[in-house]
Amino acid sequence: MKITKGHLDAGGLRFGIVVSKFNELITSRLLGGALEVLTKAGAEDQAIEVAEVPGAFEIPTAARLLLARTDGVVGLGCVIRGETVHFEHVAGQAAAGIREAGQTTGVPVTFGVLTTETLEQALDRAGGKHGNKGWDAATAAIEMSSLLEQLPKEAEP
Ligand code: INI
Repeated sequence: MKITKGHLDAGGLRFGIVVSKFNELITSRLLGGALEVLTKAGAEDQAIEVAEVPGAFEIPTAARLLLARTDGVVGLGCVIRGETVHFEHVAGQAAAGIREAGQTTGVPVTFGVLTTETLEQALDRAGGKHGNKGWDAATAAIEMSSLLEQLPKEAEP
């Protein structure tokens, strides 16, 4: 049996972070968490590129461009339920677009977009009592980049 695993070593790898400005109180904390994890895992400062987008809906578009010159991209945003279904569209399109960008390019894009009912729930997950989704998304990006480096580039039939 052959088991291939990703390692939490970001040395020599390049990362992009796409962070949305909507709900910036939260997303700035997610960004801080993601940068902390990448730096602690050995990513060089010049190997990290951050792009700011207006809202979570725009994350996939910028992620696609950063993918072309990095080994992994972290998408960070915060969608808080309002009174209309706008929330569903923004959250759904962000998730679908991030998944598609990663799957079609073969470069990992991770999902660090909080989708919560309230600001309090978001604060709890942006460095509060439930951790920081920015840490989790950056950790997943390092692990996936490392894993994909080791796997064959062509899918076997
Ligand atoms: N964008 C978010 O990132 N979070 C939200 O909660 C949100 N809400 O609730 O509207 C939101 N809307 C903006 C959206 O992402 C786009 O930027 C906008 O629709 C322009 O395309």
